[in-house]
Amino acid sequence: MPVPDDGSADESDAETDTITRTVLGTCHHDCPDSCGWVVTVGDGVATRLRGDPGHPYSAGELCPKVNRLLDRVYSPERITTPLLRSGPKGEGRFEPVSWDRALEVVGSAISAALDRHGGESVYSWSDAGNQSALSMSSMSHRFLTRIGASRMTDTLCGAVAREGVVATYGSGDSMDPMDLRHSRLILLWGTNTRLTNRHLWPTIEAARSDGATVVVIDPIRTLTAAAADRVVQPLPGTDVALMLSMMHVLVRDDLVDHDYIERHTVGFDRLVDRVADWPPQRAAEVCGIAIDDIEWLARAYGTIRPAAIRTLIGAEHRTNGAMLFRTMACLPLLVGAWRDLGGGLARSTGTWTGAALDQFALWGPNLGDGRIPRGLSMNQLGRHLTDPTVDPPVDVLLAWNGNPLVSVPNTELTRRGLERDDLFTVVHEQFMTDTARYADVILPATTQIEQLDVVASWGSLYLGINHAAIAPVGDSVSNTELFRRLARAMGFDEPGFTDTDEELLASALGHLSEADREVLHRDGHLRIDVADPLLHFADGNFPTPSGRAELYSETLAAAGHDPLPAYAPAREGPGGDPDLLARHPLVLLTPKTHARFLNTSYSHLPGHGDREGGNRAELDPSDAEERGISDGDRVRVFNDRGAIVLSVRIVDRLRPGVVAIPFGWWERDADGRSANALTNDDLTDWGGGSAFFDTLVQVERVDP
Ligand SMILES: Nc1nc2c(c(=O)[nH]1)N[C@H]1C(S)=C(S)[C@@H](COP(=O)(O)OP(=O)(O)OC[C@H]3O[C@@H](n4cnc5c(=O)[nH]c(N)nc54)[C@H](O)[C@@H]3O)O[C@H]1N2
Ligand SMILES: Nc1nc2c(c(=O)[nH]1)N[C@H]1C(S)=C(S)[C@@H](COP(=O)(O)OP(=O)(O)OC[C@H]3O[C@@H](n4cnc5c(=O)[nH]c(N)nc54)[C@H](O)[C@@H]3O)O[C@H]1N2
Ligand code: SF4
Ligand SMILES: [Mo]
Repeated sequence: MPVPDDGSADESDAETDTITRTVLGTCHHDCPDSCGWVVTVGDGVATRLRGDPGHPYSAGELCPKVNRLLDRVYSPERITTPLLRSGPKGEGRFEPVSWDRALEVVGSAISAALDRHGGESVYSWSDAGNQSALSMSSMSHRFLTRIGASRMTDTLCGAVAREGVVATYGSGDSMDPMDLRHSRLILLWGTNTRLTNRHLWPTIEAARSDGATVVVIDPIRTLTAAAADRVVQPLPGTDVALMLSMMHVLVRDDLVDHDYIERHTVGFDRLVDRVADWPPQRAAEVCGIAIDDIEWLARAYGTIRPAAIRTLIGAEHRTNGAMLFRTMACLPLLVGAWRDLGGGLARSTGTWTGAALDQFALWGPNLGDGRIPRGLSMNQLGRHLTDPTVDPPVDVLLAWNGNPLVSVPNTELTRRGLERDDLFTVVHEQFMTDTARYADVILPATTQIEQLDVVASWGSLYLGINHAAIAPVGDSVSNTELFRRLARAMGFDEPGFTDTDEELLASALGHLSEADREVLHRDGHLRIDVADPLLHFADGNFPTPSGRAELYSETLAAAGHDPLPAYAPAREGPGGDPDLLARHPLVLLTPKTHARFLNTSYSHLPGHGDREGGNRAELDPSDAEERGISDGDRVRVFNDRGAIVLSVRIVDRLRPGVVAIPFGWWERDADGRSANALTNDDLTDWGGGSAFFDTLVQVERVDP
């Protein structure tokens, strides 16, 4: 059957005798895989959503979250009309209103804020709840620039890993993860591939069937660790020490690639001096691992070719997160790993796929008044809402495309901000999330199958198109339509506000050739135009000030950082502040843990939260015994920022001194608190990330 330009196809369903249509789309979730899907639609209703077998990366498979996406789309809990608060903030009592009425209320709140304190008193907080290009930042940018709103700076995800690597390479570019197929040694460093990046696993297994050794380096014995050939379990936040000792061994045993180092790097001699102080004995103590593990790891890395390090995001959530990635990026240089197909450092591919889209066209003409408004970090929302020195104060908060009360560190501070009587909060959502409960006005949001968009993957080299399969459910609107309506409510009539999604999409794809655009629409995906095979730094060409990869970095020195890879314990971590450690001796990790969750989405839906066994704290048997805690007991996990009461599970996947609470559960899943009630809202060393994995807590049994 011929496939029309938009990737849809008509077919008749013999059983029901109705005409059905299939529509190609791409998953919108903040997930590296960006799977292609096919939606079957009959009489305007989506009846089936399955992986697109033609997608080269996801190959017809989705995941336990998105296999049930239609239950989410048609959930009886879905918010389908605008809602106006009718009880105290946080209580969750609302009344349905028309869009006209809702826009009138929101429009006058924004106008009042502009009159009183100017544009910067409006703050828009958004994340990648839908990471498609139009949804993330297009009409929203135009609107926020037009009113001169405070700029949202920093990110909860990804920038630290990137900026760490940039400090060494001058760019954030990495291997094509698919080239792990050619690797013979794969170090999965601080990434839980089988859970968070599941469509890469078949590639790793294929390499393994050709003899590749797979090593996991993670303080938690994860699902991925369970499938690895070898696991190294350092204390959280100590990886740089491990890397320095690996370098020590590589230099000591002369396992380095002198030719590559000489031609393509600067600072080797100074690095040699630095790592001289890091015999394996020292890292073994800092990291709490065996000397043999370090010797083995360094030897394997120095002798097996091609050698790849695969990492993603998790290890960046630390006070010294950027230094961790900066140091990691030095390892492939020392052994010349970049020379080989299947060698080097594999992380986010977003630098290429994102660059294939014309983001400036999506932002449109600058509608601002020429001033650059102040920036407020998205990672410190609570501070900005409560700190009396924030001038002008935030009077209006627009929260959309994310669930900040659950996802931002230091929840209790955020809550105090959201409870402010003089704050007007607008939430654009699909569900009554913890954040939405604090809104003055909730506006209903569409799901991905209800809108047109394009997705730049950060796990593969494919762009994915997303055609709308059904009309918006109820009165819900897409992120672009939300800001079109807000612009109308404010009386803005610049032409930039009337662009349709089709026009926005056309401008986003402006860098692509006509032929590529056709392929993208027809097949649903397009491999972006980078070399195949991709041997990125085989011949150096590092875009740094020195033109070489920087083992020693003048740029870091000028910014006040150690110019060489350096280990420093976090204040809230092993080897940190002794007073704090005396009161709160356990390190809290709150990583992604559940196959049926995607961040804070899904814990509330049937088939998801109920099947993941409930929110809990996980403890090592030794820490439990010391505290008289048995499996299933209620415990209180606490520090100076907050406390959360939940049941305990005693597990063998942690190590003494570490407690874990899976990320993503809502407040209703414990005692009205979620994991981030405890987490550290300091920023990372550089890169503007959040240090929420450097959090110290104490755990005590709660008598029944
Ligand atoms: N099923 C599922 N998949 C997801 C998500 C989800 O919520 N659920 N979320 C998506 C998102 S937004 C992202 S950013 C990615 C994240 O993908 P990943 O980065 O792979 O996952 P994380 O759980 O953030 O962190 C990975 C691992 O880092 C470990 N880690 C923490 N601190 C350290 C450290 O100091 N050193 C080392 N070596 N390891 C450390 C954690 O124990 C964790 O197992 O996953 C995406 N995929
Ligand atoms: N403790 C701890 N905290 C973390 C992390 C962790 O590992 N541990 N991970 C961090 C990371 S890496 C990330 S990426 C963040 C994720 O934090 P968030 O992005 O806040 O979490 P999500 O669950 O992805 O939020 C998505 C929300 O957006 C809504 N949504 C989906 N599509 C749309 C849309 O098209 N429009 C609108 N308006 N809304 C939509 C969904 O209904 C959902 O409620 O959390 C961070 N916070
Ligand atoms: S959440 Fe990730 S794995 Fe699941 S369908 Fe979406 S992109 Fe694929
Ligand atoms: Mo993320």
